[in-house]
Amino acid sequence: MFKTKMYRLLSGGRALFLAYDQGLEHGPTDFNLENINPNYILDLAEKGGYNGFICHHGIAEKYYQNYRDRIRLILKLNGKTNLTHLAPYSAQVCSVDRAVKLGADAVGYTIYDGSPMESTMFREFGKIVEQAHDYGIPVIAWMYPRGKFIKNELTTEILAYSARVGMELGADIVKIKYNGDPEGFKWVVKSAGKCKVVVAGGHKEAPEKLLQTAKEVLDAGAAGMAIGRNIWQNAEPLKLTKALKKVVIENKDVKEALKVLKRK
Ligand code: FBP
Repeated sequence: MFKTKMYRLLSGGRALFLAYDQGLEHGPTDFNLENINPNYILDLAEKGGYNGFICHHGIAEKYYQNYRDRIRLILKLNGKTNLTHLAPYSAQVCSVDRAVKLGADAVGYTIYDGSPMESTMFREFGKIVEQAHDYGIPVIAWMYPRGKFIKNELTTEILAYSARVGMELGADIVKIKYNGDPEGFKWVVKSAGKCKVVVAGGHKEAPEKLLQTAKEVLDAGAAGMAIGRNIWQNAEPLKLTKALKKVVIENKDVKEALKVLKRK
């Protein structure tokens, strides 16, 4: 069962996941009148052929159920707002049992490694890994080094450390940020060992830059991207998805992908 779920999440070892947990993490400020509606994003996930749709349990319960047989769900089990400025800690808000009932194919959890609260997150994550693996479902760790002890969360060494921590704590996939260092990123991916690496999108940027990032991280050995704002804040999200899939899934170069964007 575990192998089947992992296999389904990664088409031929590659994956493009659509992230939609930002309403909780950042607030509606990320949205416009279209993409504030979860149905708009779920339609996009279906039409775009994403390997999985990421959300919290409220959206899974109220919106995802109508798409259950057509889209794979990655349920985020913890979350926090950006309203507090305490030591970074994202509390568990949903159980693995509940995720399975809601139809999850995988579960996700953010770890702020380096935070004064990291031991609490490690403890919660450990239990989640045990329960999810008992159910035969993969676990994705958002590895975001953060807090007063982290001077720069984007050095290659810190990213490699985070990837390694995720693997050693039992994650099957780690989701990390990219720092624009293609050579260094090979070391980051190596540090994750058998654990797959996917890269977050971040703030909206020019599509050409996004495709270039995708190419660099995949060439460094990453399995794909788990991306949100760059897609659903774009005026033509399906076209951009198609272009991104050229690089991520079909292993084409950026030039080839750009042709898709230029088509009328
Ligand atoms: P984006 O592609 O929109 O950056 O989404 C990726 C993601 O990891 C989300 O899953 C999450 O909500 C967000 O980034 C958290 O980013 P940060 O903590 O840096 O604000």
